Amino acid sequence: MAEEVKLFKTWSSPFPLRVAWALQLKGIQYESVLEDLSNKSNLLLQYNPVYKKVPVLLHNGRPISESLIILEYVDETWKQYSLLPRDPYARAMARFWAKFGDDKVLPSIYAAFKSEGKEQEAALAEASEHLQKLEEELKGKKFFGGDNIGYLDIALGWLANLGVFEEVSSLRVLDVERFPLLCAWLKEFSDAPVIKDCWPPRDMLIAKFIARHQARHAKSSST
Ligand SMILES: N[C@@H](CCC(=O)N[C@@H](CS)C(=O)NCC(=O)O)C(=O)O
Repeated sequence: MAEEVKLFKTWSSPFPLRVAWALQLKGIQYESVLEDLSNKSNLLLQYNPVYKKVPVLLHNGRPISESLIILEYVDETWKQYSLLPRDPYARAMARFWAKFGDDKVLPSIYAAFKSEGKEQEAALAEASEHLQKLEEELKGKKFFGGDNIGYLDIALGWLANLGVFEEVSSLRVLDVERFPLLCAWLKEFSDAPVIKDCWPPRDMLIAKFIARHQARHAKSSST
């Protein structure tokens, strides 16, 4: 009997993209279920009653949520193309940096894009400090996973969206002079066909972020 593999996602969210990339790298066929987060489906609420967020992976009727946990599930379920390294220490480090990406890098970059003035400067300085740590991690490597895209590359893949944010807001976060390894990694990662195939259309992302940026601006100038 064919396996049931469904991915609850939206067209643009970065977290479900992690799961799409992992499934793609493993060559697993799956069905996408598109959610509207302003009107979540009963199925999404049923499958992820705790966080009520995408992604949810449904595998043979059983739901799993939280993208980093799903990545581990995918890696343990389908053994072809390992995402996490074999060595326990290297696995722990990959998980450590993935958590750092979600806990520290993402919030500081998000804060830099949504703030202005002194607040923005502080957020940008904090983001740069965090990015510097990732830059160090890339020394001597093509991908965080070594020669091939792995768990940590996928976990940090949302950084490839920065170009779109930078274009919309004219804020520069990933400066090639300062972060040459990260910039080279981003290009290598984004150009990989398996990654590119899942990426939302750039013009649609730009339109979405322009609308969000303008709404934020209109709100801050009216207060
Ligand atoms: N920690 C979660 C974050 C998932 C997340 O924030 N999903 C967003 C879309 S990108 C969402 O579903 N938001 C809906 C909401 O917050 O109500 C993960 O890694 O899966």
